[in-house]
Amino acid sequence: MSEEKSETVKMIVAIVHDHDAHNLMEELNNKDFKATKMATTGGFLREGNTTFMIGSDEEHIEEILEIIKNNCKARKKTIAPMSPVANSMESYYSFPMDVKIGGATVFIIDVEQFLKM
Ligand code: 2BA
Repeated sequence: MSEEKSETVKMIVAIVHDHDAHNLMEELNNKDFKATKMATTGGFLREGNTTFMIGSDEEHIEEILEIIKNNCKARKKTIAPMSPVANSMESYYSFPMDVKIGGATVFIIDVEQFLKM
């Protein structure tokens, strides 16, 4: 990824399940893609997930998306009812609920400038 061609640089932000993070990072490294991973927390489940920042030339975006797709499996999670006492009224629900998580939630962002100093 060159600094001169910064108008074609993209940033992929991918939120994935913790269990998929290791394999995804291995595969990105194997293919020489640079990535940073962060421990994050989902706003709805309030559970840990992992967020990847992957800077790349536009021409490699499809390949990276394929790697993410192949390494991040969608899962179903049943969440227990929440008490209105322990939680705010907005997030109160009185019955177990099935929630589908991921494979991955992905944002692709145009990068204005890419510098290494
Ligand atoms: P959470 O916010 O913990 O959400 C986990 C899963 O719960 C979501 O899976 C979705 O299926 C469900 N969910 C979220 N909000 C809900 C609601 N208000 N009612 C019913 N079900 C709800 P995913 O959509 O695969 O999202 C996985 C994680 O990706 C999220 O964890 C959050 O950390 C992130 N995420 C998803 N959409 C996002 C967005 N628009 N902006 C930023 N982060 C996002």
